[in-house]
Amino acid sequence: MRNFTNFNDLGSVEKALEWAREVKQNPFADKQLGQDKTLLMIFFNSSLRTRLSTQKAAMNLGMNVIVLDINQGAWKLESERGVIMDGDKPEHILEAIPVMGSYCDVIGVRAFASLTNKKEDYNETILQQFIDYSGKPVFSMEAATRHPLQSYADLVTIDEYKTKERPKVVLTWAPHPRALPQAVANSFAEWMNATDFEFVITHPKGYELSPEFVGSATVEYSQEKAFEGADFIYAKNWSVFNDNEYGSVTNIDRSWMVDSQKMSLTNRAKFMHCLPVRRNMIVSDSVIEGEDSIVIQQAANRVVSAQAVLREILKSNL
Ligand code: SN0
Repeated sequence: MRNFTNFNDLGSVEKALEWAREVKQNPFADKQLGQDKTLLMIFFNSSLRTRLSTQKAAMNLGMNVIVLDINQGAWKLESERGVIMDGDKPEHILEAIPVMGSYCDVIGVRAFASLTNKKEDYNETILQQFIDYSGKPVFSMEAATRHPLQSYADLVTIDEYKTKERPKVVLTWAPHPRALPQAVANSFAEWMNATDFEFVITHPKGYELSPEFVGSATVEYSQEKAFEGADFIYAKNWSVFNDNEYGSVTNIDRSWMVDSQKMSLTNRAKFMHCLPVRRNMIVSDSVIEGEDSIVIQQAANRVVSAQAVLREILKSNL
C-alpha cells in the first residue's frame, strides 16, 4: 500500500480486521519499523481525535512526529495555478508540498471539503496534489470526500460489538446548525457496503448522498422505519450534495435528533458517532451517556486504524 485514501487502498474487510487485531493484541510489536522515520501531519482544519490518535499510533511504531497546523503560523497557501499572487497568500502549494515532503517519510493530510466548489471537492484536488508532488506516501486524515481512518475504526468497533454475523447497521442524518462535509457519511457507507451487513441510510428528502457512495445500501426516508430492529445506529450530519444546493443547509428539523424514544424502536442498538457531536442537536444527553453508547470505544479504535495503516505503509514503502 503506497497511499491510503479510501477503502480500495486496503481492499478487504477481512484483511482490515486481521491487521486491527494484530495491532490491538500487541501494539509495540513493530517498534523497530518506524525507527528514524518521520511522520508529518498537515492540518488545514481542526482536529482532536485524529491528531492525538495518529500521533500515538506513530509513536507505538517508533516514529518521530511533526505536526503543522496550516492556519496557525504557516504561510497561507495558494492552490490555483496561473494566478497572480498579489493577494493574501504568500506561498504556493506547489512549492510547499515538495518542501514538506523533503522533511519526512510519510505524510498525513487533513483537508476538508470547501463545500463551495463541488468539482474540486469531489476530485480531491488538495489531497491529490500531496500525492502527486510530495514524493512520499500520503494518507488521508479526512479529505474532501472521505474519512477512511474513521471508517476503518468504525468497522473494527462494529466487529467487536456485533452479536450476530449480519447486524443491521443504520446511518442516520441528524440536524446541525452549520454546513458539514459529506465525508464521514460517504466513507462510512463505502466501508459498510464492503461488508455483508444489512446497511440502511436514512435522511430527509434532499439529503441524498452521491450514488457512488450509496452503492447497494437501502435508502429509507422514514427514520422510525429505518430504526426498527437496528443493531447499530450511526448518527451524522451532512450538508446537501446535489448540484443546485451543494454544501447548503436546507433542513435543521430537530425531530431527526436521536433520542431514547427512537432508540427504543431498535434491537437495543449501540449508538455511534465519529465525534465531535453537538448534544441535543444530533443526539440527546441520555442516549450518548447511556449504556448502549459506544462513542468512546469507537474513538479509542482510532489508534488501532491509524497504526494498522501506518504499519502497512512503512512495511511496503520504506
Ligand atoms: C467534521 C465533519 O466532517 O463533519 C469532522 C468530523 C470528524 N465535523 C465538524 O466539522 C464539526 C464542526 C461543528 O461545528 O460541529
